[in-house]
Amino acid sequence: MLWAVFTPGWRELAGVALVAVLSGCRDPTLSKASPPPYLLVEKGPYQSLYGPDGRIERLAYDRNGDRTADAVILYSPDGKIRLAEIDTDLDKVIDRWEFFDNGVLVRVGFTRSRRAEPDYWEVVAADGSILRREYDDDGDGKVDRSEPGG
Ligand SMILES: [Ca+2]
Ligand SMILES: [Ca+2]
Repeated sequence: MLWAVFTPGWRELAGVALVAVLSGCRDPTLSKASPPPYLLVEKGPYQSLYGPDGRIERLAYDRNGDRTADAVILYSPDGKIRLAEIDTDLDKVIDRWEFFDNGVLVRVGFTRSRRAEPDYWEVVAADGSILRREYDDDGDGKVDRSEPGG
């Protein structure tokens, strides 16, 4: 949004501002025009990131205190959970992916090959029951076969 400052005769003002920056003087009008910052809040094992609009964007959780996130949760702009990536066995490799639709868990991905990407998914109902199981057998990230859950 800096360009808004330069709207009246911006060429002249830009020259002045550049000199001010080069000489180390901070023009207060420039800092006012800066977008609000991303805010990082740490609380115990949780670290959350809030966007310029004040909404939470990401939550990281360090379960065992080794400064490596064991779960990262991503939020939609409406504040609902979009995706959770979880290292369930604490080996620093993500092994569980939870996909949400409108804040509701719809699909859970697992890795059978211990790579950091899912190759098996369970499509789940609102009550937690498994509707369908999907398999990526050749490791290209695409479902090769599926079978009904139960
Ligand atoms: Ca950890
Ligand atoms: Ca893991």
